[in-house]
This record gives sequence, C-alpha cells and structure tokens, in this order.
Amino acid sequence: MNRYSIKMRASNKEEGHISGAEKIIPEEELEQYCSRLLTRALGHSKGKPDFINLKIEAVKEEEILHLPALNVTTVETSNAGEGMEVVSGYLHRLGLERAEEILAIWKQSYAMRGAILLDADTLQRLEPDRERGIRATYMDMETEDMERKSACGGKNHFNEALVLATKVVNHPNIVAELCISDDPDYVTGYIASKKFGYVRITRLKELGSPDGGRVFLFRGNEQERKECIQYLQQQKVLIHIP
Ligand code: PML
Ligand code: MG
Repeated sequence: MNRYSIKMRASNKEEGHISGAEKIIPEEELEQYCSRLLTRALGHSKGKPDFINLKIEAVKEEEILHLPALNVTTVETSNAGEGMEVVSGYLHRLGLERAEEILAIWKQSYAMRGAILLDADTLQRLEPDRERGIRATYMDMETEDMERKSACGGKNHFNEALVLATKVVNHPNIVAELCISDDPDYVTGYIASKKFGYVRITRLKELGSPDGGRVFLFRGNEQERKECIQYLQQQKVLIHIP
C-alpha cells in the first residue's frame, strides 16, 4: 500500500505557533486528510493563521515500524500537587531517586516547542539545540474503531499523546516520558514507561495555566543518544490501537 506522511503547521505573527498535526495515511485518504487538517488549522481557538504549511512525503511500507499502543491506566487526582506526587512516586518505582530534581527540570520545557532529553542519572540535558528541544515526529495510529478514526481530523489530546508516548518509550534507551499539555483548558497529563505503560493523571496542573512540556528520560552512551534522537525524529511509526 502506498502511504504518505502529511504534516500541518499553522502560525501567525501575533501568536507564533497556532496549530500542528501529522498523519501517515494511505494514498486514497490523502485528499480527505489534507482538507481535515486545513479545517483544523483555520478553526483553532488561538487565532487565524497567516501561514499554513502542509508537507506531504511518500512513505515506503518497509520504512514503517508497527507497535501496539501502551496499556493505559488512570490515576484520579484533585489538584496539581497531588498529580506531581503521583509522578514522583512512579519515578521512584522506576529506580529514579532524583525525582524531585527531575520535576524541577521539567519546568524548563514549558517554553520549548520540543521536549527535553534528560540523562536519567546525571540529569544532564542532552538536546543538541536546547531552545528547540527534541520533537518526536512521523507517527500515527491505526485503528478499527470508527469513532476514534473519525475523531482524527480534530484535536484529540489523548489519542495523539498515546501515539507519541508509545513511540517514545519503545526506544530501548528511553526509561520514561513526562508530559503536561500547554493547553490552558487541558489539565490531564501522564507519565509513560515500558514498565508501567501510559499512566494518565487526571489533574497535573491548574485550569487556566499555559504551562506545559515534555521530558524524555534517557539512559545510555553517546552513540545510543545519537541513535535515539534519530529514532525520535525520523523513524516512521504506526501505533495499533484496538
Ligand atoms: C498535548 O497537549 O499535546 C498533550 C496532551 C496530553 C494528553 C494526556 C491525556 O489525556 O492522556
Ligand atoms: Mg498543545
């Protein structure tokens, strides 16, 4: 089957980045998804874009890595403090004793487009460009669930985050990922790892806060760091969700 990767990003002079999304879809669906992504770019609550970029690239079947989605569990929390305690508890269970310092470094990602790549033991930041960070990209989901499928044109925080987290933590040198949305209306975040799956935390920040960002916790040597960045930014991945 011929597939294409589509990436959309929209911005304007006042807001900067407004909206972005990506898909990896069969050729027959290309036109339909281009139009859905355009609708999404034009209808964003952050404002009207004055620049929309649609990038379309052919993807060969043999280039695609297929992965099953992580198992999902949910922890109910009633405020940001409680949410952070849950994250800290999981970090300790993953053998990361410097959990409090990791939570503090997470805040440095709030102003970044990409994620922090953090050495899980030395807590050294490993991104080549610390302003931009690392952007995990070239991923999409495959599902037979029609409701989930039809939601794919608009923003679905959970689906998109599950796809990203599954890609990220499947790299052998990634120990865990931490994520808070930068959307002021969206307070659910997560910690994902191969060991515990995708753990949703219902309240990880207070409503109205624009703070959000990601940390990828890495353990490995220099060569593995290079391969990991290459995987996160270039490997095409389809995540299978039942
Ligand atoms: C984002 O805004 O991109 C991050 C979304 C986090 C989703 C958490 C969830 O609902 O499980
Ligand atoms: Mg966002």
